[in-house]
Amino acid sequence: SSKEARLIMAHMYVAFISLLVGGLMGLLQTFVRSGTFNLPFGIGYYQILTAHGVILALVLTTFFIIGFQFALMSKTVGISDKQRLSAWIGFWTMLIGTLLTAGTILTGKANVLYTFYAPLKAFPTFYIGLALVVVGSWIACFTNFRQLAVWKKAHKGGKSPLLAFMVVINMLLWFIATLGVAATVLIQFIPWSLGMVDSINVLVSRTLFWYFGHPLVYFWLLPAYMAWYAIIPKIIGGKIYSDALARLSFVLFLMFSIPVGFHHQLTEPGIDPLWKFIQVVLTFMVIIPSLLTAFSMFATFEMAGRSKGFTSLFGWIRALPWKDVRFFAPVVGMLAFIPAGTGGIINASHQMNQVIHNTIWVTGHFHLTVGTTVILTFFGIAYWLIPSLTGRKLTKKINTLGIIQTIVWSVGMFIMSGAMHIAGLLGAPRRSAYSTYTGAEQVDTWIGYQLAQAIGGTILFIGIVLMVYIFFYMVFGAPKGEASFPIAEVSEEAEPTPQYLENWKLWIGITIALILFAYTIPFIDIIQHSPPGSEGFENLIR
Ligand code: HAS
Repeated sequence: SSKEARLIMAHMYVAFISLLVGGLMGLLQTFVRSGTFNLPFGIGYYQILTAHGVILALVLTTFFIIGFQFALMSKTVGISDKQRLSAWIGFWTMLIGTLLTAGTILTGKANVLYTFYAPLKAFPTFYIGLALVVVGSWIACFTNFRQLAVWKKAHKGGKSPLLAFMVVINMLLWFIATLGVAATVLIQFIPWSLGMVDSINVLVSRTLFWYFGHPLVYFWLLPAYMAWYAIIPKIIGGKIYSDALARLSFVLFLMFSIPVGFHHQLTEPGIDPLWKFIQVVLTFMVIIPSLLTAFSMFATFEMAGRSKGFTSLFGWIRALPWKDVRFFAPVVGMLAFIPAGTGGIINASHQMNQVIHNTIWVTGHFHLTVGTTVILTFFGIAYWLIPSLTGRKLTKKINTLGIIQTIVWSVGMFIMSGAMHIAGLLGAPRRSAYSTYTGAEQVDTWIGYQLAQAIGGTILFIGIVLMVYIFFYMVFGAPKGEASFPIAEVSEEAEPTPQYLENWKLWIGITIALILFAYTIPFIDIIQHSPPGSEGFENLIR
């Protein structure tokens, strides 16, 4: 209905405006790092780096995901007036928080990066804004939980719709993960930044941040997987390979994406190596649902192609609708996830992490994962979601522009992220402006790649401008009409979905048990053995 469309579109406006602002900050950064450009008006490098990270990685993603998930929930299980009202309250809370945080960054009072752990300290409004964003997102979580609960009550014993099940898993994951960041913000950062305490425990803040920071990346990934599992099959004229497999992979994400934060802290002192090793093993468990997803996608594509008569070994690839941007953009994202995921496995491998940690390789990794796989899938979603919400047609023009946009994005990202990966292996640090490091010889081996990053970044920015244009054209310019909201059916050949996959108590219970197992002892250890304040300790951490 138009009321639902307004709610979802409100989230989309914030997401696409963030894309433009955050993207511009990214472009400036690649220029600075190339050594050919100085920021004007006394703007600091870390100011734009923080704005870039927070606006794209936290604001764009959260607003797009919550908006998209409301669309899926409304379509599959419905939304009542009361639930819509609470969704609006969540939206406004998040927006006020975002403006507070963004304002603090833009005035140069929060140069603390998007991974804002101690010892870096920002002005209190930065943290208060973030706390509001988290609270707003929790309101969205509980609204989604309620939506499914109401549907279940009305459909006693019925299996919940696949997309609603997936949304609830993602919001559960988000809720459990954000408890960590809420704790560090409320208990540590706000009192510290207000001057109520002199110092805080740095390692605790970093551990609580990464308890949240890793599942955060799956909170970004899972909406893309929702589209891959349950929407793309419809677009390609096929069916979902297996409902049970899709649900199983989401359940595995819920269980294994949280107790793995130490793989971001492998080089940090103060954490017992045994617990780092245990969390590395758990990290390898969280790779499994992505491998299940890869298998399921290939199966879906092959089945769809074969059902259209393309029976040779790889002939089904030709049957895929390569000229339909709703398929093209996400499938390029899927292809990017093959090297991106491989990079993740390298990062997680304890010894190899020593080579890449804190180098610009890591930046290359996340521009391929969230910046390509996830974002191209989000763009692919936008091409049908926005017209279907604004009552306009997905025209040939949008389709062609979308395909051009996907190609521009992929070329820009290939150059930028490729250069980041190579420069990282040559030792180039991440999070640093241009420097000759007092004439160190090694620096000469990086500079060519830093220039390549600026070239790739410029191409990417053209892609951003084009995408923002397409977005506003879909909202205001495209001819009035109808665009479909594609939701696929499950293949008749799939095995029935076992009832236990919806045993929420069981999955939440195992998730909590795994978190307690992975974190309790090391956390007690950290608190007992680290000095009470950040003084002195910060040098160790750096
Ligand atoms: Fe990561 C650092 C490990 C996935 C994002 N990661 C980051 C950071 C970000 C990020 C933002 O262990 C930096 C944080 C910071 O600022 O410090 N990552 C992993 C592992 C995975 C992984 C093991 N990361 C992601 C995803 C992200 C993301 C997804 C965003 C969405 N990552 C790490 C580690 C670090 C790290 C360490 C810390 C490094 C350090 O030292 O600082 C895995 O989940 C990856 C599994 C994926 C696969 C790929 C499966 C392939 C699929 C596609 C199939 C293709 C098809 C196409 C079907 C195994 C599903 C077919 C097409 C036809 C036409 C036929």
